[in-house]
Amino acid sequence: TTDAQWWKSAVVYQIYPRSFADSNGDGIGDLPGIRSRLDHLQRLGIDVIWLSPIYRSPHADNGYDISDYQDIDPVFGTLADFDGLLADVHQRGMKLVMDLVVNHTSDEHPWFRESRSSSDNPKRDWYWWRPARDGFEPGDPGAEPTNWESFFSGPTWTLDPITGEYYLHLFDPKQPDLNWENPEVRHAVYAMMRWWLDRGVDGFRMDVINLISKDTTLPDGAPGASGLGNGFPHYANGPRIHEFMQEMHREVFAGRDGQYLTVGEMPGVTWQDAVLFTDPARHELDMVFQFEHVNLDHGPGGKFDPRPLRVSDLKASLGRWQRELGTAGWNSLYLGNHDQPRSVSRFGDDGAHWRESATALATVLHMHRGTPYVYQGEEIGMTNVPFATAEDLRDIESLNHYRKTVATGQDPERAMAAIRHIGRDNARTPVQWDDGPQAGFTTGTAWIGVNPNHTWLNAAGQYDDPESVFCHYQRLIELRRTLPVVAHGDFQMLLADHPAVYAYQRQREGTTLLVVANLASEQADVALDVEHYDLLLSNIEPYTPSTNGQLVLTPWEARIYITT
Ligand code: TEU
Ligand code: CA
Repeated sequence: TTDAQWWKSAVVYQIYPRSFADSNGDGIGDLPGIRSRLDHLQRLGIDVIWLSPIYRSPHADNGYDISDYQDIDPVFGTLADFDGLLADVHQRGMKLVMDLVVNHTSDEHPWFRESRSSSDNPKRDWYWWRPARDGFEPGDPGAEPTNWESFFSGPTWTLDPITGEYYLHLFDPKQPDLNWENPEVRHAVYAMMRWWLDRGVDGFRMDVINLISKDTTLPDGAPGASGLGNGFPHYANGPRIHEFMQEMHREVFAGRDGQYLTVGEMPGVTWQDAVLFTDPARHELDMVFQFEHVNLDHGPGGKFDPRPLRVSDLKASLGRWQRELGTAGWNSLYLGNHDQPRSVSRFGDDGAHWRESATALATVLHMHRGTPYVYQGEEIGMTNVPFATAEDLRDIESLNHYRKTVATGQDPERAMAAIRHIGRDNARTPVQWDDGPQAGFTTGTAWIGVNPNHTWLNAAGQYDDPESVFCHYQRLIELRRTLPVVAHGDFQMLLADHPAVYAYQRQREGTTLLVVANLASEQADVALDVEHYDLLLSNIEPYTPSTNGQLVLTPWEARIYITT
């Protein structure tokens, strides 16, 4: 490992600024709030902070709709606050990575304002403009240039009255897609990225970056239940995606002093694609966020048609990515983020086995080969939220799904049940710092209700409890820092056919780690010989010693052994 690959032994912490810490009582988290909580992150032991978007934005999608890439939204603070935060982070020996949202801008970005103003505006071609479908008048039902369905429900095309043409938006109408075919667009993005690197940031997490190269013939997609079509195959991992990533690398990162981290968020990416994106010899990205393991519980109707998760599917998926990105390429490791429900509620048991399952899941994730990401609140075991009605929700995706359900005469309670299970707002309630009325997040009223369980589930109550979820995360992160086998060892799955126990070995230069975790709420007996190992860490004390090559694991018990 060269210094340029420093991120191979790093741990990243994701901050969703809106919900992290509020300094001025307006109920919205902000940059001074983050500055005031850096002790928490340092105590946890992380190396890198990834900030979800803090740029100027109308907040149709909580900042993933940017109207000025080179300014901070006033709700979060100022550029001076940002420089102060960056200096504090660096002073504490940590790095800071920005979110880069360049598949689309806000419709309030000056680029789009110009583009929409007339058919011959010089920026017209910066976005995807198309006339109504042949034989249709603009505005007719079905007149959209393609039948694609947006990620947030409804068509991906909106008719703009100024010119009578449609523009493309894979997400909300307030998030028009940039046209990456146009070199001026690409070079404007690269210039903006260089501006942030010059300011001192340490890299980028690139939002839906594998959607930037579209099939320019814009074919219809296979029709689905909603009547709209699935455009995904025509815009995901498109024909020029690797060319664009290599160009970005050349234009932005190549030949620069400093150590950066790049991670591409890539829905639908296969491990075969991921190897190409992350093979260092190809100069594209350091790692990608893949979605295989977080789509396992999506049913045929998509995420709001959830189905039960099978542990065997989860094991097979995680193991496959460990194996296939074993030599060329590199994994990012995550169980949750601001788009996913809380991992302990989804993959664990947030009732009777809350602490045990949160720590067991953390153990298997953090002992993997790859770069782990901790999503804010995960390190204290924050859970899904008992949203009572649609009034409690804030997320555009969930609200659109709810409204569509009501408008089409389907069962709203069924929609609420799905949203409680898988909706993005589960991960967006304020970080639970203490047991105070607003969980220590704000002195005002939080923009989204705090989870009622903050009275017993909060950071303050965990720092000094050695058995807490927080202290377990601390120990896992410490192991990565101190044992090279954790970051660099190879991976081998054990007990591949067991339906509940996930076990694997990591090996490097004569050191072997053996990780075994019961990912179920029933006891498990497994044949595993640990005679030549010492117990390094477990999440349940005292543990049952092994006898005759058999291990008895209590519900959600997880152990890490190391060769003697
Ligand atoms: O998410 C992209 C994405 O594919 C999904 O996770 C998406 O959030 C949705 O849940 C699909 O059902 C990224 C951001 O992380 C997300 O917050 C943004 O809303 C989205 O892009 C658009 O910028
Ligand atoms: Ca605030």
